[in-house]
Amino acid sequence: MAEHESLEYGKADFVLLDNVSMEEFMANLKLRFEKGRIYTYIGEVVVSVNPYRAMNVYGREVVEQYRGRELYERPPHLFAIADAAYKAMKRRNKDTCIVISGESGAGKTEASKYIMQYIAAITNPNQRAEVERVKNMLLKSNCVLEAFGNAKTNRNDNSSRFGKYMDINFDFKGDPIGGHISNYLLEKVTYRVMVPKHNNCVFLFLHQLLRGATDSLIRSLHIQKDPTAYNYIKVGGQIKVLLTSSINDAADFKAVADAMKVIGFTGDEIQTVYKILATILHLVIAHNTRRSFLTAAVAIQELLFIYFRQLSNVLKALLYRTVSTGRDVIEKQHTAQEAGYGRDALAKAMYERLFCWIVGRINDVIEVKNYDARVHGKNTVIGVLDIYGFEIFQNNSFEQFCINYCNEKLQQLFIQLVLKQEQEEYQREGIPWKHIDYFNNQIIVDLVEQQHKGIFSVLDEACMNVGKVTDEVFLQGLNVKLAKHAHYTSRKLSPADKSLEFNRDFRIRHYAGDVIEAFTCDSYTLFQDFKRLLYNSSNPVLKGMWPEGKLSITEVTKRPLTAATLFKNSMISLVENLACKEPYYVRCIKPNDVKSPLLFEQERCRHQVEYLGLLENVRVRRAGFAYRQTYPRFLQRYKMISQFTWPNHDLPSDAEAVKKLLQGCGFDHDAAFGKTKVFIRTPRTLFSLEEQRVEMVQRIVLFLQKVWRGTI
Ligand code: AOV
Ligand code: MG
Repeated sequence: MAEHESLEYGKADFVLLDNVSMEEFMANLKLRFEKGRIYTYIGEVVVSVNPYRAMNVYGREVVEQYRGRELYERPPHLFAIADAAYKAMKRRNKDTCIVISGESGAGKTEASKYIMQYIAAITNPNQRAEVERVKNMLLKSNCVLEAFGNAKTNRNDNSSRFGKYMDINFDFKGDPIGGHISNYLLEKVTYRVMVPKHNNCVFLFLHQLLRGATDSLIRSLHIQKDPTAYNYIKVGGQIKVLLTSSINDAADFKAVADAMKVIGFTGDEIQTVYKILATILHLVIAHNTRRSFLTAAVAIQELLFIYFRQLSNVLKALLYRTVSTGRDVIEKQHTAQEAGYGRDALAKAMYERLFCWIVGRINDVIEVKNYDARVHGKNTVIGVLDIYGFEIFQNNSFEQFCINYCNEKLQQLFIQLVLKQEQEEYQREGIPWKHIDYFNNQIIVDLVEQQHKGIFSVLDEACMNVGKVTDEVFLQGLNVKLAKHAHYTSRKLSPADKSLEFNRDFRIRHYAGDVIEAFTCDSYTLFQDFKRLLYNSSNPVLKGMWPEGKLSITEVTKRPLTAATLFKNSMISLVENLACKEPYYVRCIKPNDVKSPLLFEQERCRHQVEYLGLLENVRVRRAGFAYRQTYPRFLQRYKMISQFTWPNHDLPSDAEAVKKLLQGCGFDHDAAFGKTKVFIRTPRTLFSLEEQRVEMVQRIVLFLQKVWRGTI
């Protein structure tokens, strides 16, 4: 149990609850939130509740309090987890990772920043210039990624619309020498780049550009300074809401531009970034008319460094598509609807490639250089994963499906690793392993990703059926292949089920709860014509973003992998990567929907506790032993409660002394004695020890006071 934490703040570790029930869990969570204790452990997992107010617990002096201390010695904190991950890496030469999950607005990104800040603060005591440079790059990269990858949503003013995994590499001294960022599924829905729905906004940097760019830059981009000129900002009479965002766009624009310079983007590259964004804005305001497209084409041709003589190609790409019928290549004119669809797909794809290019460019700079493992020993890694948590809405689309699948994978990993870790520790300590009963979600992972039978496979197959009604093929495929699966049902399979309202609805029973899904298999593939057009740009950055444009129409035979398959593959490799590291977890909870520091919405929080699997987590942790500690540390804490150990023991070893101490209190039957650690099964025992300790400490203090005053 954490030191300096009195029970008036609730229990610092959920493992110590008297009973593992939802009621007790929630009561403790609420009490701690109300007392301003936003962090609580489950063993080595940190549960964090978003305080929605500035907490004075991240300063330099707090860093010092956590530096090099053991997890249980201080009140629960992100710093303790960061320190544990860092220590494990440094002492045992292990790669570690910190997985942060939770729903939108729960505080994941903030947590990841505090963790990075802590690591930056405790490393490089000798102020080596190269290490300082790397640290600065890592911190600056956040600012750029947030500008391009975050947007205001109605759930979070600064919502990350992509999953981020960042490796930080350390040298043998434990100082950061580089890093690598992977990004996952940048949200592609139209409204981030174009028309916002439900009060959601576009990516932050588009705002920042419009508000912060100098007049001459604005002119050179042929855009208008007035953001309301772009329809996405005036939609639905919401101008005010969108523009009075709390974010200071103009200042941020400068900060992002500066950060890009510091990271090492060249002036030309930064200009290209602006031009791509301006192109997107031009596309956004283009109506589906020939005239409007011509105006857009003129601007785009210049912005994208496409030769003037190819202006007609730009226009053609917007209005026609080239199709190969086997022998012939023909040009087919778009209908107005197709042209609109093509334009939107282009704007989205350009943004996505731009984002990936930025990530790649940052990676070039922060990548470990000049490190010779043969000379300096292995370089070790701490990975930080800031990724979207479960999303269960009224209407769930393909995106929620991917996000929820991602969480199933992470839960599976959690189960494997936590159980594996426990098992390994028992083995190391020579304690017999006891079977733990828990829900294994592998069955749901299979439902989604299994070859031939899984939802992804069925979706891919349906997308291959060009020309047929793919959505029906998709649903039919699911119904045939998954009819007997315990975690799948659909309207067709359970017609009496009222919650499945529409024909397209199907339901997946996730470990976190039921989700009704309905999505079409539009693969949103971009017309080849655009790819070829952009590949013909004379700007090397742009050209590099569209390598497939190299292929001529007759060469394009293989279908590109679908978005679903790409996502599945990226998840599998992410999980493989995490699986070979020692994991630490931060589970974030959002206390209310109104960003209030005072409100703890019981029902909302309970739901999150449920789908984060926290009770399961406590159970797994307690099924074995609730508490473990090395013999010397255990004695240090409890020796005053036993006559055999206070003030010092004369037994042959600390292990013997601990045994004697526990026998003396009648607790030895509740403990197991490993090679280096004592394990205590039930929390009640620990409480009792803790209570006795508090009592003894008070007595000792009183005694010493009396001695000091001379009354004894
Ligand atoms: P998210 O990353 O989990 O959501 P953020 O980390 O962006 O959520 O947090 C949302 C907001 O909550 C922040 O902008 C802060 O105002 C507040 N907040 C979070 N953590 C703290 C903290 N420790 N102290 C003070 N305020 C905090 V998303 O990226 O939307 O999934 O998509
Ligand atoms: Mg975030």
